[in-house]
Amino acid sequence: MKGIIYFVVGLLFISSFAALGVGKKVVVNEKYPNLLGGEYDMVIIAPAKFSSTLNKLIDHKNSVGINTILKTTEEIYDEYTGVDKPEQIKYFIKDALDTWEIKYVLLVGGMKSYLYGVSRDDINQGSKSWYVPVRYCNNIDDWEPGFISDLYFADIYDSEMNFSSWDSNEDGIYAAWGIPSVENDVLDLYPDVYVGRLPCRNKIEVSIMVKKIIKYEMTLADPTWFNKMVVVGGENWNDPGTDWLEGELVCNKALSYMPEFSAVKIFASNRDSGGLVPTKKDIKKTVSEGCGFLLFSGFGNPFNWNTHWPGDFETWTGGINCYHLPMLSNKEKLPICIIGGNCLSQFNVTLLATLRNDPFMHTMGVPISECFSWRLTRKINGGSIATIGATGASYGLIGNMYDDIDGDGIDDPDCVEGYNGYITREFFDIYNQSVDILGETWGGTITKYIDTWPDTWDEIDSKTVQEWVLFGDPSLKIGGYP
Ligand SMILES: [Ca+2]
Ligand SMILES: [Ca+2]
Ligand SMILES: [Ca+2]
Ligand SMILES: [Ca+2]
Repeated sequence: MKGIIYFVVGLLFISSFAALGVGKKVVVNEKYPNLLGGEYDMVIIAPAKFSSTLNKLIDHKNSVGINTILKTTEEIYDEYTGVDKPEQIKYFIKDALDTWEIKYVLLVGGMKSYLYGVSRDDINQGSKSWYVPVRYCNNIDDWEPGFISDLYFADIYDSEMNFSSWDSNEDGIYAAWGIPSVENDVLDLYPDVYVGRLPCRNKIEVSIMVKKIIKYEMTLADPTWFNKMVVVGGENWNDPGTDWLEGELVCNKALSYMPEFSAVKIFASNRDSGGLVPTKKDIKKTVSEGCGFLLFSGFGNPFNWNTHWPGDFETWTGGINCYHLPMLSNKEKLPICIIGGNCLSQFNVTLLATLRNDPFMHTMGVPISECFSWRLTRKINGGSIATIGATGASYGLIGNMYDDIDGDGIDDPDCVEGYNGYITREFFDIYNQSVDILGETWGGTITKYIDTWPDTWDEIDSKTVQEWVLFGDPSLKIGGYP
């Protein structure tokens, strides 16, 4: 049984155990065995103003056999009804799944402005200031009163093949969990389509991403850089007796699934040996040389990824932040980045809101116009081709209270076996099973996570999968086409 001792940026919460039966398991490929027989494979959802910029991407996708169609948000609002705009979008996706048997959904649009805007119109949605709206989950704790979930747009059906509305009790509060006097919603969560988002704020960003994706896929990656996996980790929590370096353990577990890749470890524990350590200088230098995969496991906020030196919980190694990203010079050698830590993919930030230190912007007053993960992804001349991380706080187990709780036959440290550490490492487990279309790796990881704890499911498990967002093309062929 999994216990619930988890940490958020150094704060300890102890929660009572809660369980949710997730019902019959529905796996995408079992449910839709004839996907290739459909008329379209992918639908792109974007505002009309991005249409012309997306044409090249659509042509390219069709040329590599991913039949792709664009549907504008304006058309969807005209043609589909729903409680709010996110639900209208979701009903369109359901229709596209039913009619065309689509497999992938690419949302192109974030907030409209870098400078200001309403990130959350009401408890359930962000729409007014957004090119493509977002659903907020009302899975709350002391740290934050909800967070964005694009998994909402992927979980179309529940196990009974009913529309998975995420407001199962129809009380008008979506994905509720942990609100006093409010009944929790029962969610299926299993993805039925693979959803990625490019939270672009203007046509320039759309154009950057279209060029990056086309160039990446049209060139089979050179193994001299692609077959490198760069991992970055260090000390997270004080666990007297075990004294593990949790971030490094998660990285090592992920590497164990990637035998074909050469490991480059940027570890806090390398300090004494003079090896690479999680500082701006070493991260910049290493990533600039290019790698196929880049994994961070540690702490974060929308501005900054960071970790501690071994046994020293007062000082940070420095890590890397948004302001450093222009210095990355890896050009076309673009990794898939998986980033473990709080709020690094919290894509509702604006310059004004962070400058004012508005509630739940989480940057402690550091002004930024976009979150770390998106800044990394949409960077010109380098950065990543796609980034997967959390839109809200992420959680981990510490010490070794439990045996092999994830049931893989190995009693690893608990930090590797639960919550963010587990979902982070499992991406590589799924990729290693020849799942090399990015959205399928993302969706397969979420499915595996849900399958692993049917009997001890809790609100943190729910949050861990809900908040894990893919910034990138879900139909992306990892490593490019031959
Ligand atoms: Ca509800
Ligand atoms: Ca589902
Ligand atoms: Ca530790
Ligand atoms: Ca295990």
